[in-house]
Amino acid sequence: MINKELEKRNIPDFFGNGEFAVSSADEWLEKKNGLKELFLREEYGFLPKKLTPSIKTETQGINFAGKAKWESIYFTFENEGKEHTVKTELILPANKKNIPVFLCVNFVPEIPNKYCPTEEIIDNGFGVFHFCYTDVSSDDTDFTNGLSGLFERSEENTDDFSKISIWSYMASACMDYLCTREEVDKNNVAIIGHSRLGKTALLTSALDERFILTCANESGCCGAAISRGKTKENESIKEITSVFPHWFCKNYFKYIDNIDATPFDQHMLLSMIAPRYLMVGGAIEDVWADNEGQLLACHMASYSWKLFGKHGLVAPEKEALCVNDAFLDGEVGFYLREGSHFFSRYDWNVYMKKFKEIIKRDI
Ligand code: GTR
Repeated sequence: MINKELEKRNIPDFFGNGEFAVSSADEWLEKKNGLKELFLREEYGFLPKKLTPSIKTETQGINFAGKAKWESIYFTFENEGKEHTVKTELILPANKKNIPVFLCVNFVPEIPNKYCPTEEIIDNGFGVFHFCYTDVSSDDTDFTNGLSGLFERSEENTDDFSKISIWSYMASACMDYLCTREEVDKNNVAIIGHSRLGKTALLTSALDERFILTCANESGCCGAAISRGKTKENESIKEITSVFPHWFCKNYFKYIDNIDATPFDQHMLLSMIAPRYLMVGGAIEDVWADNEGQLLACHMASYSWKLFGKHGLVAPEKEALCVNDAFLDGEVGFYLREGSHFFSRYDWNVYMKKFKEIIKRDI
């Protein structure tokens, strides 16, 4: 199946030829900054300058049947006389140290919620740090609100930040904060997101190497799926940019009718996560997200894991991708569950199991 997809999609050998040709881990590390820049300039837009937020903590006490310590953490960012505050929630298993944490970029502010089973996460020994993406900036073409509104952004500039890059900016600020908390195991922080927030998780981890594990749930088009060679049932670059133009910088629009001209494909975004861990989740009915394209990207991205002497994706060559396929043994994992587009308990359980394997100690 992987070989068939490779033939069908006709993706240039970017790692074999041209600017990003690499044949050793050292070369890879040398060229990686250039690759980051390429994605920011051509697809998501450059993140604004880094601000140091002031932090205010409000304790919500011991909660979740006495098992967890819950705090609301307020991040206030200031720039040129303007300020914006983002409320986040930190829930850590009570009386524990060295806690591995999921940073969950989510669709709603309250916890628990249908996408974030807080109590189950705590019961599995993890902490969860949670924020709602629209508290950072609205999910539309208005760049004057929230964190976006603190920065100059011009319609003339073709590589100014997008909404995906501003959500990602907040995720890295959360990581800065987690590094200040003594209960947190800083070497074991995962970033997790679903759909557009899976795209955000991937970009964040490609740029910010402090995340040991990245979980991109059904991130699809402009996330973990290859952009070239999609079927009519898969979301195309043309469709995504017409409904969600604010997710991308202006430069990206020049490729909508000529995807073959893109000087990269999405596997190269994934490749920047090497040699850390990456999990890509799909659902059989979520054809829109292009499951074959997601698996292919995992396979092609594995080139960079191999440069580090790792495996990347470990998957057999099969006739077709089937429901319940799960290739979870390598540093890059892919699975296809039953059902439709959703961030389900099933998905969380797969990610938590992998995280436990990575940590290699009892939590
Ligand atoms: C869809 C969008 C997808 C995906 C999804 C989501 O409408 O076309 O790319 O991101 O939204 O975020 O729920």
